[in-house]
Amino acid sequence: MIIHPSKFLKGEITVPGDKSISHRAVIFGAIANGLTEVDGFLMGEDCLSTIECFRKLGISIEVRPDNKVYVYGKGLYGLKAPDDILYTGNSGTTTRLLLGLMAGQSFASIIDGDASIRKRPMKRVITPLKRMGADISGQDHDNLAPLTVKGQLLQGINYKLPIASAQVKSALLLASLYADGDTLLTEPEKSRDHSELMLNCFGANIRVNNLDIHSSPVSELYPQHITVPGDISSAAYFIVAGLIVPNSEITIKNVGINPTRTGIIDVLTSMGGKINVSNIRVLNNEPVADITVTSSSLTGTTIEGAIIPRLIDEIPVIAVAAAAASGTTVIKDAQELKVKESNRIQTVVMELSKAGVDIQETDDGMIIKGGKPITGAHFESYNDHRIAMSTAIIALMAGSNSTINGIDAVNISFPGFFETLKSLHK
Ligand code: SPQ
Repeated sequence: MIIHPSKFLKGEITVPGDKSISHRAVIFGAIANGLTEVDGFLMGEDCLSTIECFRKLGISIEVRPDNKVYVYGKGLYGLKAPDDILYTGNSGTTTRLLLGLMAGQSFASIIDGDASIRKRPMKRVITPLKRMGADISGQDHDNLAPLTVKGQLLQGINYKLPIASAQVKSALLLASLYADGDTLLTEPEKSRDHSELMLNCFGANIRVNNLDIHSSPVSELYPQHITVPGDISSAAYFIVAGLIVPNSEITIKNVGINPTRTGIIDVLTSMGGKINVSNIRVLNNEPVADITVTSSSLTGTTIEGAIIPRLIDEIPVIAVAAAAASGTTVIKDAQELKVKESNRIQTVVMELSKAGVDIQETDDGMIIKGGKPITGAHFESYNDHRIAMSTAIIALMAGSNSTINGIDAVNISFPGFFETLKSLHK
């Protein structure tokens, strides 16, 4: 893929459905009693992996044109033993949430994914699940896929999560639906709360008090009509592009602005970005809005602490904004980036360095001295969708053309990314 530098970007776009919400709509729909209708589903490879896994668990799922999905849920106890491995592809969310759900079933299953999934740590989910009574075994002392889950009777737990992770929290909430007794989870910092919000729409009994999440088992979940908003993590590329490419104005319609996901808006606004959020409404407990960005002079900042889980997936493209800003940006407390689809501290530093950015890797993040001229380069995606899209955005600012190797990775979360970019590119 060749990316040409851009003189300005202008237009109105939408981005595909939220990945986290799309996964959850299928998973919760499968264990509700009856038909869950999902509009605006993300037809990205990760969410399609979730659909395939639930088909193997005996759930009939229709995928219709116009991003509509029908999930014929069979109730909390209606899943059937799969004849085949539950293959989760590149999706950490599918893998970890399935571990939680499979732990309390009356059958055994095997969960496996691609080469990247086989490297990602699962102990963070398996350790507390074992405390609930789960029987899970796998490579590297029960840490890595392929993993065998032998369904067991589970007990509720009180558990303080050592890291702020929505995937760990959601896996434990799924297990809590099958447990004898209540479960109390405490997060160190707030991570995305789509599971809590959506499970309550389905009739679960989850109460949230700051960092405490209390789940009491219920006898049944009820099917829902879920409308998935656009993914702010996908909008992020165009938010940054509209701010850093001169003379630009981009409106992204219908984007989810759940406060656990909007760290990128807070950080870029504090860097001087002109971002206008309008037309706010609520769909299935989730706030949604239109976002307009106009070219801005950005200044460097420090990003650390409680905001990190609110922008963790956006750090690669925030690093691009920092490269275009004047002054120094320091990103700390982001060691979780090392265990994503790639080691995103290393891959961001390697790729932005190729474009002439003054960027240095640290133990828990990176330091970027912005404002240096950006040069065209031959970028590599490392099969990581967020790295592929971040390099495409920095390439817009370069003095000459760039190439990106491994662009198919964008299909994990944003099919049509390059077409959307082209529609704005003048
Ligand atoms: O699903 P996967 O592969 O883990 O996807 C990523 C991403 O960049 O799209 C992370 F690599 O998003 C995670 C996110 O980082 C999706 C997610 C969720 O839907 O619950 C939660 C976050 O992960 P974690 O480890 O902090 O729980």
